[in-house]
Amino acid sequence: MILKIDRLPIELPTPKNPSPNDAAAVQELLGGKFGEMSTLMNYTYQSFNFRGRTKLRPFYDLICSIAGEEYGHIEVVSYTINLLLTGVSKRGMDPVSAPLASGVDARNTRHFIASGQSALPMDSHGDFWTGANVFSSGNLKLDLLHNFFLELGARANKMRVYSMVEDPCAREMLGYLLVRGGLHAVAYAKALEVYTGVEVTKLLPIPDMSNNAFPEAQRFMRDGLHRKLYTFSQEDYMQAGLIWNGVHPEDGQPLEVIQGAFEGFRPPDLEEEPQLNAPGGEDFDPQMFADLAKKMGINYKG
Ligand code: MN3
Repeated sequence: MILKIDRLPIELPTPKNPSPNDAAAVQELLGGKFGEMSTLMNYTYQSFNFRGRTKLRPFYDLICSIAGEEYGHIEVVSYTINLLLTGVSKRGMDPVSAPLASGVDARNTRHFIASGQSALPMDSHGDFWTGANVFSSGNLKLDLLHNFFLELGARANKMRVYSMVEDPCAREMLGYLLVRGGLHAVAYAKALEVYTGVEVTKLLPIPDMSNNAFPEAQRFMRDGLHRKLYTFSQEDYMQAGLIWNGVHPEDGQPLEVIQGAFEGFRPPDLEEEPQLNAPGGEDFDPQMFADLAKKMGINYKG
């Protein structure tokens, strides 16, 4: 089962220059072959499908912990896209003045036609994410090798999107995900080392550039986020520590397993876009909820 927390792992700054084309590029990191939808669903299915887990429980716990974190990654990439798309068309209720005209020349017109200027599970070309991106062979060594490769492909894509998009909102997200994805690559490398004795961490970093090249990533590493594995569970998955221990291969700092999730930050309250009727309900009277909330002792600010 999954327990949800209404928080994002990082605080996203409001974009300096909201841009639908920046948002379209960032979509690759959500719904591309190597995007967060893929990491989330690969590890989720591999965990459901894991056979013989009594003996191999530490590997199961590691995959489950990382799968839990990936949910927050699809959230943080989606919010980045949503913030980059906020305010990029003309606000108002008059369709005659063509308030969405700017969407015609945007690289992804679906952001304006099929969504409320918001994220969709698709890549940077507007192709929808597919379950064909999930690899769950049932062979642990093969699945771990795949996951190692998937994290490194994801890392390469993030580095290139960083080089394309300069907005601080996107770069904050990228710095964070380079560090966390980097940790996941090391985790799968270590899992392969424990399982096979082959020193897989010696291959890192792939692509051969340190996260230190990215100022936003440096900040998260100073907080130790490159060496702390979170279980994303109140009680379970602590056997991941039988794999995630020792020191980080890049800087020699101690590896830690932390029970639970990040404290995190409230997600941004996305502004309304009336020209898209998103969310609509202009005549909805919040007083109805306010009265009921008072009676029931529920916190509501309508
Ligand atoms: Mn991820």
